[in-house]
Amino acid sequence: MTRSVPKEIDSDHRASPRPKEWGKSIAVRDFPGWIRGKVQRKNTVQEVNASTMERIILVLATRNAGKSKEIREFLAGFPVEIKDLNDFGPIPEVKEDGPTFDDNAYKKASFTAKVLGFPALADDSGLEVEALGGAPGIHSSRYAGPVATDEENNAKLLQALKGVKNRRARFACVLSLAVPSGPALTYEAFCEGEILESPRGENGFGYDPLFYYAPMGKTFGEMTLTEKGAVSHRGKALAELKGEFDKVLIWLKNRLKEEKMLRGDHAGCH
Ligand code: ITT
Repeated sequence: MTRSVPKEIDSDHRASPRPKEWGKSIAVRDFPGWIRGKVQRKNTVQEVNASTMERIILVLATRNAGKSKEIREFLAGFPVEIKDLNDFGPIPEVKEDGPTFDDNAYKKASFTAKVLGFPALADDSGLEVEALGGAPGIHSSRYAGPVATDEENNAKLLQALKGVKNRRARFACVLSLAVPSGPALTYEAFCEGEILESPRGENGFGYDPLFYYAPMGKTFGEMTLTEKGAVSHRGKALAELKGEFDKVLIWLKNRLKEEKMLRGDHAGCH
């Protein structure tokens, strides 16, 4: 099942309690014209066209090279200048201690945007295995320990599922796109599959070689970047974001303009 959840939340980095605009964001989320309404109030058509022509710097708030590659591939050709954390000096790591993918994605995006002064796109994702009660879930990257490699995580997963008949699993992905002052848009998607008893394929990263996607008769590890992007959790969430990218750009421009007016500088645009 895929669920796209555009919503706007405030700049509070705490995972709990929810930022106070959260309730409002649900209402915004349920309203199909959630951005169009703002655009009509704030921009003429000419202003919108002019603003979407300018290029925005977007920082990918991830240290995972596999994710970064997939996101870059998806956003290629869009009028944003993609940067990643390697383009900047060292910044502190965000503690991913939220209880949900959503919380952690927002923490990464809003922290990065705040520290660097540019809009930031973060992905929090993971594998949920039915027979393991949803584990490894939000702990997917550290399943076999704080500095575990993909191979160690895969080995631990196979061990945990030894002799288990129910191999059903799903990948989850939450994307959070935040501006430095805190508001963010969120997209969420899933991809269902099953866990094999041994790895197949050399492509991808993380649990890809163990994740079998029956409709294509392949593991994610056997798919090309394009094949995986068409069906994966991340691909679906990114497709939702891309599908309304013109509106997202306007949202970003408006937020950055407000910040610029507040601060009297030019961060985020060039
Ligand atoms: P950043 O926080 O820096 O983005 P990370 O790898 O720590 O990198 P997460 O906390 O979101 O990111 O953990 C995601 C983990 O879930 C990832 O390390 C993989 O183990 C797994 N995962 C997520 N998406 C995956 C995919 O498309 N294919 C395989 N494994 C995936």
